[in-house]
Amino acid sequence: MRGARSRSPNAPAGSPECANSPRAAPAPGWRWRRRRPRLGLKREKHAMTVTLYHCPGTRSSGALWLLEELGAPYELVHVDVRKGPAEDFVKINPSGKVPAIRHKGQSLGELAAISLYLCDEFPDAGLAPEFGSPQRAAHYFWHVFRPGVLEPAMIAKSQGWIAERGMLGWGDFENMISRIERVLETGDYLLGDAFSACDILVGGALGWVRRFGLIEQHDTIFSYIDRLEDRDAFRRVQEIDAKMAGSS
Ligand SMILES: N[C@@H](CCC(=O)N[C@@H](CS)C(=O)NCC(=O)O)C(=O)O
Repeated sequence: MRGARSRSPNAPAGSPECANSPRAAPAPGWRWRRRRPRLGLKREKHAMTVTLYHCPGTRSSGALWLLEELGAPYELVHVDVRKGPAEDFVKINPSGKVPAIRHKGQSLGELAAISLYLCDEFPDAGLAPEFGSPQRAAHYFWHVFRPGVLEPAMIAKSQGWIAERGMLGWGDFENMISRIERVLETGDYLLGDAFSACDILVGGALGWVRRFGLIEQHDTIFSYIDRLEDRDAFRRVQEIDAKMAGSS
């Protein structure tokens, strides 16, 4: 999540803005279509088009990064979560949060769920190990790790929450980082030598951890983040986000 420069004035220093912004249901803005369906195949292709409800510099940038890596046909609907309520978006995602997608007539929220779903819908991109392959277990693990362990550990650290470790399902920040580090010591990516959707989820959040100054210089983790942020698809997301943020 890349919200460091656009933090809400109420957000405590060093904490992710998305997680701290006052509860504000968003208002949809302009629609931005990319990769229009080709004439002739319009109906079929259009059914495959993923609509992403997106706010630049938030968790939905992770979903956009995934769509870019998948090469999936998509359109963006700008939802400014920093502005007032919008009933029509709450119909798409009752939590009022981005990301959310619509695809094949269904709505889906939660970044990790969106990632699992899109990897299965666009298997040819090879961003997930095949169903039944040994690496599939790790694919599920890291998808649950991001919202269930990494995010709460990150927020707890940024907010200075104090609680008994055994009571906290996510353990603690240091243990969370060392789990990732141990895996990266054996390969460039979480699933080994090949980049996958797990890296978008976990690596994307680690980029956030670094930007918010929650971690000191850490060679293994930092070179992993650098490797991910050097990807063409990641750079395209920066450009799209900058453009979208500038036009709202
Ligand atoms: N658990 C959700 C969290 C989504 C989330 O908190 N999104 C923030 C932006 S980063 C948001 O939409 N905040 C607006 C609000 O809560 O009103 C996910 O992983 O998708």
